Amino acid sequence: MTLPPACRAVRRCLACGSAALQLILDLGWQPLANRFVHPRDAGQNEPIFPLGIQHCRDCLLVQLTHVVDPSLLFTTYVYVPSTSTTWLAHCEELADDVVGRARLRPGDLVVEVGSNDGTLLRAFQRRGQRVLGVDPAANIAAQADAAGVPTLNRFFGEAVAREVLERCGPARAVVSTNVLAHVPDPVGFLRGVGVILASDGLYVNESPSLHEMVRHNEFDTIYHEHVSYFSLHALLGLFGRAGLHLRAATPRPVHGGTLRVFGCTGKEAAARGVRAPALADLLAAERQSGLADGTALSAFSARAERVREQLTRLVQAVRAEGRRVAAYGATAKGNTLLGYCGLTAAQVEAIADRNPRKQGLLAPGSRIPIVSPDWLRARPPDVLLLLAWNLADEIRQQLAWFGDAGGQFLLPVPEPRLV
Ligand code: JHZ
Repeated sequence: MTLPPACRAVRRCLACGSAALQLILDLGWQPLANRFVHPRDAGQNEPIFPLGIQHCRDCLLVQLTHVVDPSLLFTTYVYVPSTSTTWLAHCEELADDVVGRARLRPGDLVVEVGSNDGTLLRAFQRRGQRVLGVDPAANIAAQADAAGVPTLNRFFGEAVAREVLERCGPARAVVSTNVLAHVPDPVGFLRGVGVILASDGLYVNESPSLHEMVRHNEFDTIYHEHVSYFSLHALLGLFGRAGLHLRAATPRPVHGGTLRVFGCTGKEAAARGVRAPALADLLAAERQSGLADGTALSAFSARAERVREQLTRLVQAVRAEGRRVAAYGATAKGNTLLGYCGLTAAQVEAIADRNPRKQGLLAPGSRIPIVSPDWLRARPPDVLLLLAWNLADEIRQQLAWFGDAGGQFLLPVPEPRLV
């Protein structure tokens, strides 16, 4: 198959330029995970792109084998984090952590890159900080702006960073969650952070943790939006290349395992307690698990295949007994899982999701209809595949009635199991 024009093969490491790239996992050709299909377009083929990850043997960055033009992925966006109380609580904790570590005072400027609907910046506003968001999704940036979170509708990079600096002055804190992993030029992104950060300012970044992804078979975290998969080893090198010092790191439980790291540009911030002992411990844990020498990655592909076999067998067995299957959470990762496992509307009747932007559409690839959670009450299935397995506690609590009525949840990773 020929590559669509909006896609290019990655032949040199996106962080260090090395050609020593080794394939880890090939998930086949897949549609874009957040490109839900309108029913009127159901008859048309959607664009598909190769999906796989590879490992740089020089700087250890795990990255996609093919990257898709970001304007295709992020200019209009359907994902908003504010649908989850787990995420809202996480934002409160993150804001407290940043305020404490950066010693933020009321009126200090906090810039968030990839600010989405402004959920995190609102937590800083409640603490008295001035805020500015930067986000490329026109639909969501406008919504955040209208709701009182000033938002610049742009793709972030060094040029936009200079614009922010001119408009607002240096930031005492720059925050990005689930964004650095999404950009094809992570060094340029981090240089931009360095441009707007005050000399005593703090940069806080969160990205899905490669360590946890590998440990828990979370291969569905791989989709075209996620260009990089970070270990602390790779992040240290990346920060250094962009002129930032990575001083501390702390694992967080959200999104199936997240790595929060803290960086700064100069000695002033380093001297103010940005350092933490956790760096050495986390690096040792990565070495021990085989992430640093790559041995942990070689088994990952076989483990993903095993999950695929077990999950499809389980769904087939349930269907063979005449029981009905639906899913919960029209997640981006869910679309990787369904696509890789070849599950369609023939096996999974519908996907329930709270986000009204997704309801009424069809999941990319599988074409399973997205419905409101009310559908579950009206037509309760026997088994509910949890595509938002990262929010299992919250969702299972909400859907306690489903379990009480004899329904079973199917968790796909680390091993498919009915609970
Ligand atoms: P959730 C997104 O991935 C996309 P996704 C993105 N690229 C990224 O990096 C990761 O996040 C981190 C729904 N829901 O958070 C809402 C309910 O319906 O796992 C969402 O559609 N009812 C930015 O898409 C989905 O589930 C509920 O009660 O994999 C959750 O999506 C709750 C709690 C959620 O992210």
